[in-house]
Amino acid sequence: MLTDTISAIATPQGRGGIGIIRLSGPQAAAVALKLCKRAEPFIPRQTHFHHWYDANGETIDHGLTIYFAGSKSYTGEDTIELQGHGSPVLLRVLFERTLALGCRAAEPGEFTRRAVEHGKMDLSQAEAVVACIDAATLRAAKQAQKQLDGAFGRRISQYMDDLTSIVAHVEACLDFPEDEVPDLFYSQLQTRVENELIKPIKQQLNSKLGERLFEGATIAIIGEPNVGKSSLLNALSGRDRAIVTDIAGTTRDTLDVDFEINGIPVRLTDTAGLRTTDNIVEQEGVRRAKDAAQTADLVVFVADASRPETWNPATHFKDLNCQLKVMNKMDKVDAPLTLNGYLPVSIKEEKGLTHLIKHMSEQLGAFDLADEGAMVTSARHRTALTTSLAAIEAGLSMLGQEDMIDLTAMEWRRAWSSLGEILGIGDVEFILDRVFSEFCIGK
Ligand SMILES: Nc1nc2c(ncn2[C@@H]2O[C@H](COP(=O)(O)OP(=O)(O)OP(=O)(O)O)[C@@H](O)[C@H]2O)c(=O)[nH]1
Ligand SMILES: [Mg+2]
Repeated sequence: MLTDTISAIATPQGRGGIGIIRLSGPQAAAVALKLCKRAEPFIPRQTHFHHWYDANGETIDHGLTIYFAGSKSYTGEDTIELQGHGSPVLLRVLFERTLALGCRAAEPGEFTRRAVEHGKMDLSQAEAVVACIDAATLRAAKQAQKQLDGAFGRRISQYMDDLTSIVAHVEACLDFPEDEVPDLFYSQLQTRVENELIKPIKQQLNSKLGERLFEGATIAIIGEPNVGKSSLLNALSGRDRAIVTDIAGTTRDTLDVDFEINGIPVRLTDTAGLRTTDNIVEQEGVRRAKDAAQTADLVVFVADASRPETWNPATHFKDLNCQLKVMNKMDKVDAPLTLNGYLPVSIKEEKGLTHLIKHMSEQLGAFDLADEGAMVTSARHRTALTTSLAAIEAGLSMLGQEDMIDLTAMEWRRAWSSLGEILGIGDVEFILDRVFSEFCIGK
């Protein structure tokens, strides 16, 4: 309930230079005044140095108290920040003291949820708060900040406004007898729906880059023994992580390295060389290699230029989609090779790797020409936009058909509601519950 005053330790668990407790709600300032044993009201947005006292009048800790008044706070209601020492023990006691003085322990994300409920931000901006905190790369964090600035939300509101005005037109038409509808009416409406809604929404849905930036991608390196898979993992990640020897069957287990390609967080997996073997350890390695290949977002198949028997992925897989094929050890061959879609590389001579990374980036969608402000960054937004687009198209297909105009209007209202889910508008309590359950406490 918004009448509760909530309290939480807002800094991460563990010891640190500073620890912050946050209060929000109608009693926030009153609780803080008692905690500080202070008579005069706090001046908004000023730091007040105080001791904070327990029930016996003994100091718990001391530090800065800051008061944010009403609508001029993060949550849109009275908020207090207590900035003390980052001691888990003192923070716990101070937090419990705020509960004793009438606060309730905040649920995960409850501060931001209040911000949404007070109209300080829309739901897509609230999600951007988590995305920003969780971002694994700078590019992802910058993207989250664009969403936090409201660019994505504004785009969605624009679609909703367009739909409202379009539906109003359609409904006005319902009041006319069929033969009095002006000739141009339907064709103009169709053009408008296509240009203002269908085209831009399709464009947004076409790029997977936004989701990639946050969800990351898995890449499996596969191929026969000794072709240079582990060498490739080391070269790409810039770390001497996997054992490299000239003995076929060096790598047995799968081995992961996390790094980023063009701002996309990736998990690169080195695998055992694919071959038939009696050795049960290696057999398990090969099974794991195949498993990794089946589940990866991107499969890089490596071959040895000097050994044509290593060139064909189909030897080991019937229907695996190897998006990239690498011909390694080009330094070992003199005669020109017909490469047939293989990217030529010599890890030994450090040749061809930049080209390979460019192709990997391309496959991961890093160069997608996306309008960054309007990029779809989560599965939730993708589902809502896809549902909305389907309803818009369904409505359009019935436009102009006799007696169907009210069905068109109904589909477009449905499209409007799906867009509303993105912003947290409408009957969306269950959506709010789901979204905010992913937050941390104190945010
Ligand atoms: N000449 C040449 N040798 C290379 C190149 N890349 C890797 N090698 C060598 O090839 C051998 C095998 O390399 P690894 O990276 O261990 O090969 P792998 O595919 O991981 O092998 P397994 O783990 O046994 O499946 C090592 O001796 C590497 O030094 C290259 O570009 N040129
Ligand atoms: Mg290896």
